[in-house]
Amino acid sequence: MQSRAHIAQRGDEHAAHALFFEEVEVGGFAFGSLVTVAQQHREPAFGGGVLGAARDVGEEGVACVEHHEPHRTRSTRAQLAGGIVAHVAELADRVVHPGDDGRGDAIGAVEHVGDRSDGHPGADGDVADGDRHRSPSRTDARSRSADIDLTAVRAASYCSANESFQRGDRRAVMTDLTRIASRLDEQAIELPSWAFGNSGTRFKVFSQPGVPRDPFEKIADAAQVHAHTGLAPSVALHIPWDRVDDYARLRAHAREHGVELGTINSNTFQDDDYKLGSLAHSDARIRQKAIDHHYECIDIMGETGSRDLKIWLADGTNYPGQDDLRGRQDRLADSLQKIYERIGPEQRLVLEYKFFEPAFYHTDVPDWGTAYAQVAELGERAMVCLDTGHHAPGTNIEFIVMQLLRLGKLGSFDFNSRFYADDDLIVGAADPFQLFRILVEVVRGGGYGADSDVAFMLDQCHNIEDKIPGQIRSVLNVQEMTARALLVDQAALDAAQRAGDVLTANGILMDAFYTDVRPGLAAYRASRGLPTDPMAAYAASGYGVEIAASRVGGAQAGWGA
Ligand code: AOS
Ligand code: MN
Repeated sequence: MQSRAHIAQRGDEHAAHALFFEEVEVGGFAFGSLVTVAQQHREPAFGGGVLGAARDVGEEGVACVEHHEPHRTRSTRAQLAGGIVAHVAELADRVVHPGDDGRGDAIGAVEHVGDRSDGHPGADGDVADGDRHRSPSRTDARSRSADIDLTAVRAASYCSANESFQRGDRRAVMTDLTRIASRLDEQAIELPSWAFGNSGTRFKVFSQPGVPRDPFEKIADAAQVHAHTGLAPSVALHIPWDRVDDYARLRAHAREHGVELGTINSNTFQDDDYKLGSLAHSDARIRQKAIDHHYECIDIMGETGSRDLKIWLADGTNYPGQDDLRGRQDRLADSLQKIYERIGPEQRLVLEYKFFEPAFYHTDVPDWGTAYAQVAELGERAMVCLDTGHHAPGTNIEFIVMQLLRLGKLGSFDFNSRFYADDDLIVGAADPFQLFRILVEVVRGGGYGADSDVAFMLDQCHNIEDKIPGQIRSVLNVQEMTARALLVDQAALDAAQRAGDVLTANGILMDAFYTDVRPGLAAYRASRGLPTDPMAAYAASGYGVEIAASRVGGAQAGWGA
């Protein structure tokens, strides 16, 4: 990696804030990073998470991403305090409240946004004026909107934002990831242990050399993904596939490899008793068996230190009239209640929905509305899991993301991609734009970052491709789309939306989507001591060759062990 610097020639009025334009070459790509004069190259572009550069990007008069406050998701703790009443109050309050949680200030980009390129501070409140560090309170915002005609204010704000959008330097700003570096640091994507075992379709399971024989080897493989990307610090387990005698030992093993044990997934779909259902079954004995299985999972969570119990049910029917739809729903509610009562105060029950398969006529938790209805009845620590492959074709998934965040019930994602049904392909492979739209709503709705309780997980199978690189590619895809989502100029977008400027609003979103963030992410990784190209680094490490040679004998793990 080479680095050289020169002063960017800019005819901007803020000469005192001229920027160094640091050009860095990574893997043959040249790209720029904005660095303040004040830094004088004492800090690398991404050095140590110093984000002073981001602050000065704002001074250039460019509308600032970090200024915008995302709609806040209600954390589990907040719900515990406020409950459903808080939700109602919050839902009535749809005003954007800049600066409410201080996030913008913490990132350091807000302060000078108010100085537009024409030297005017812009509309108070809508574009923050850093000299006064004004952060309007919720009360301020509400009373303003009640008492004042905002037309002129909105117009001024919109013009300012739109002007910045039209500026020729916007592209340079978009490819500079310095200002979102600390937000990228917050990304954590949990890996599914089953992604490292053999898998296939109902037609054929292809085995691969080097596939783990037990949960210990699965975790060692998952740790490779984290070692090369820094993105995957935990591994989800599936019980009974990952059942071991000593979970404390498994946990210690994970830590030795630099990862933690994460979500515990129950399994009520591979036992003959569950042919006609599990938690919704008409037979009380079978329901109790399924409930007991979840009690075992909760016990395991205590040993593994897991926060989430994720429940996906294969329950459903194949033929109209086969069973009583409402009776099943009532039995399901009763079973879930019994499980929920065992969940610890720091733990959560996360219910995953899926519109069909393996049942073909009806599924007992087919959609987000049913999952929401069930978990809302349980309480604050019951949430919904959104698996991106579990919707009918054409479903607007980002709308569901928005709604669940709005309701404070988005617990986790199972990320994957699909062309047809629940294909469990690499996330972002089938429809990158959809992944972008989802992540835009996640960021917008406060579902991303260190102060969010929304868990990002993968739920994928690598039937024909190599598994560890398949997982590496997956987390990189999520990271790339997250970066693009973080680049959306929310202030400009808000202004365009308020002005009813359809094409500018759409253009702002597409501008972020089409930004090539890969060179910027390579530099970001380098600044964090990570390989600029994790796929290449993994291949060069020889780990894949080594496990293929050494893992001889024993039964390879697969969907069922
Ligand atoms: C099944 O379709 C679901 O996606 C579940 O998340 C399931 O537990 C997981 O895929 C492992 O089978
Ligand atoms: Mn899933």
